[in-house]
Amino acid sequence: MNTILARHSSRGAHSSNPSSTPRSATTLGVRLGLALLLSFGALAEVALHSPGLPPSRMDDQGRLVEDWGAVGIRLTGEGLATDQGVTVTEVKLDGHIPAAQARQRLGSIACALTAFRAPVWPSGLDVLTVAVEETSGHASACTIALDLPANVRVGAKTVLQGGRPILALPATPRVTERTRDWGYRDDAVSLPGWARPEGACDPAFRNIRAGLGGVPIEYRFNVVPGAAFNVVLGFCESHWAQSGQRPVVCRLEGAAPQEIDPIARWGQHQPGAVLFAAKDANGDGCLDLAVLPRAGAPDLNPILNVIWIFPDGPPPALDRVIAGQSTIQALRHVDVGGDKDQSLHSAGLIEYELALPPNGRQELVFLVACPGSSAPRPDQTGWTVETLRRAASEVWRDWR
Ligand SMILES: [Ca+2]
Ligand SMILES: [Ca+2]
Repeated sequence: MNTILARHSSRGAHSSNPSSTPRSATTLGVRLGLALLLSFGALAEVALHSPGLPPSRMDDQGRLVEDWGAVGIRLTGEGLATDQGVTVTEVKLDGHIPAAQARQRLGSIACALTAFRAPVWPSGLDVLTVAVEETSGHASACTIALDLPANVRVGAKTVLQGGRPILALPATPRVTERTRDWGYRDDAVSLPGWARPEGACDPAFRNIRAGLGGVPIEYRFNVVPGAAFNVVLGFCESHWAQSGQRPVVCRLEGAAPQEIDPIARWGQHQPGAVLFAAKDANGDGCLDLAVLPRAGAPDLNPILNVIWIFPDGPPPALDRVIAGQSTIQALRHVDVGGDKDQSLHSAGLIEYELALPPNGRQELVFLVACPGSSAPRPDQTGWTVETLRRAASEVWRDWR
């Protein structure tokens, strides 16, 4: 153990067992040391907080524990030792920001995880920095894998849990995962029961996905390369009552883009449908579709309610499609935002490969959702690591 405030914990191989303490002239010293270690053992978990905000913590394995679960890292590298004992300590950044630090060493590579709470309105954000350093004077490489709950999915720039972004990714990671036959592959969120369609219609109109923050809604379907289809998109706008508020642009592979304003076409709470002659135009065996906000629209959050994919040939009658009477002829029927909707990717391993020159250092910074907050998309937030740290520094300086 490095210090009495730290606790070295290699999983399963924990500190001294009192019954094995040698009884000798040094017993008192050993016992005192042991007592100090035991009494400070609780500090192996370090709380992360900011005045007025509920805390989260770093546990004795160096994992950041939040209201949604925990995030940790696994450090590996070819030819590197496997000792992953972690030392967790409480540190002060800039002299007064309370922070947690977990240090581990893998052969010649030293790794430090440092976390502090940034006082971002309204609920804060935890800032987790992973720094790796080559210490032997020889070029090396290592892999940092994220340890996350099984029920998350990887979006374009964030990791989401049930529609809540919990982690903003600093760079594009390597994601090893299973790809399904079809699914969404975006940073949009599912909003079950959001729409209130009037009249008899396919119940799939009620659940939607929404591209909050103006992100596109994107789906991919595996198809026979080059195949053509009649694709029908279903919409029902239940927020706006006037046209012009939330027009969207639909891009289906192989078809001309179409702008749709559901209120102008069908009215509030009225289920509607639009037909596209779509095709796997680039022959890659995938049919891609996206619903985007129309540039300059008052409401830039696109929505989508239903997708039907019908065979090529005579197009289906849209009134029957809306009523749910043609679904049996569909090759695929997606209740967008419903129970059976799915991500194209199943949860996978998120990894970063870092090359380290002799005595070189690399850093990855993750913005982590803390109790009550969501992680911002890195390209949609004005916050940087520097400004977050400055904000924390100011709060704690004034607090003191
Ligand atoms: Ca394609
Ligand atoms: Ca739906």
